[in-house]
Amino acid sequence: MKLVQVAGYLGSGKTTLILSLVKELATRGRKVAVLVNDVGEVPVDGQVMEKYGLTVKDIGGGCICCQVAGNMRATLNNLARNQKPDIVIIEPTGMAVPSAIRDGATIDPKFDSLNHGPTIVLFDTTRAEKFLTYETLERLVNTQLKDADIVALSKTDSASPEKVEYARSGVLKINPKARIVMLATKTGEGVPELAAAALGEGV
Ligand SMILES: Nc1nc2c(ncn2[C@@H]2O[C@H](COP(=O)(O)OP(=O)(O)OP(=O)(O)O)[C@@H](O)[C@H]2O)c(=O)[nH]1
Ligand SMILES: [Mg+2]
Repeated sequence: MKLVQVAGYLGSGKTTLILSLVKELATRGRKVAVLVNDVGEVPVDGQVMEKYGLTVKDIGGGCICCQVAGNMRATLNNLARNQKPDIVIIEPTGMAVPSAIRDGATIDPKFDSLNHGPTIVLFDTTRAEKFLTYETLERLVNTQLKDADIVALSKTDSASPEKVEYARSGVLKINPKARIVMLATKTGEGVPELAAAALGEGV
């Protein structure tokens, strides 16, 4: 079972992206489960999940979008034992530190082995200045960015090219090793690239 984390600050576009990724991965024949440990502005759409992901009733507790809250290992074990998805996408809360989630994600080897896919961190370009200059926010956002394998510069459809470039150079100063992907989930830009990355296909 492969674990892909989609992290990023509150409201950065995680759930919106995950729903698109689920569709994209399902059309490529993958069985996907989604774990969210926060209830955000955009709810995880049960119909989308039913059509493209695991059926809602498959998951104990009644929903594919398992509320993780301190229970991630039990949920992962449960998935590994029962539904056996190919990929589990996890959306931590916007305040989470991605490396802590990654380190905490384990499954009992008697069920399966856990293969760590990329940690994707969203950086909201429409709020780039806030994130790069407000001290209290900066610290959390910096930590998140440093933990990223891929930084997706999100909502590029709503930010000027200058702002996107400002975000890109700011992010690279914090994490020079991150792969940068331009993302506008609303128009679809960047989604196939992130789906390929989730599958471990080099681009
Ligand atoms: N312009 C634009 N807005 C977007 C895009 N993706 C998401 N949004 C908007 O950003 C807001 C937050 O999106 P969510 O997907 O809920 O973000 P989130 O990171 O899951 O939020 P939390 O779970 O609350 O941390 C919503 O109003 C979305 O419609 C995008 O590609 N472009
Ligand atoms: Mg969300």
